[in-house]
Amino acid sequence: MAVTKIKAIRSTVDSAIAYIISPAKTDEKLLVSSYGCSSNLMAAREFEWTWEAAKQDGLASVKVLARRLIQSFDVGEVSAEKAHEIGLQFADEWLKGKYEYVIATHVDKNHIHNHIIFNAVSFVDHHAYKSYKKIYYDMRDISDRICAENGLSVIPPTLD
Ligand SMILES: [Mn+2]
Repeated sequence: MAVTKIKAIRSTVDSAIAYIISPAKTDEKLLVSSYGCSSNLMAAREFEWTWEAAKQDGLASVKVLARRLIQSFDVGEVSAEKAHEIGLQFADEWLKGKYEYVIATHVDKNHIHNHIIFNAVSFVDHHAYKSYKKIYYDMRDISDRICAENGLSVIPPTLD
């Protein structure tokens, strides 16, 4: 069963994306995908274009630039390819097609894990993504269900 976390990115999206798509961590970039944007550093520019369009549409300011989701799996629980597939399903369901994202599956540690960086501003409705206190519970419910649907074990996960 996977464990999920979410963090705000307030400084630079470039370095956050550069880190997650690092070839050494992603099996020579085979395990990088994206939605609504490029699957490389160009995505950071594309996020900016969305912010500009949203500002013209009345969004006051963009404080949180993007958010980073991490979904990590138990040791030996999934192949990297399966983890990537589950991550895509999770991101698509969680973000409902409203936010551009880049997803990379890291295989550099025992725990195979997905990094998903999504734009904090929607390219569909130009609204800023809102986090909330119990977000972990909702993320966990969706992640757990998708894992179960993919035949992974259902063991109550712990956060941190
Ligand atoms: Mn990593």
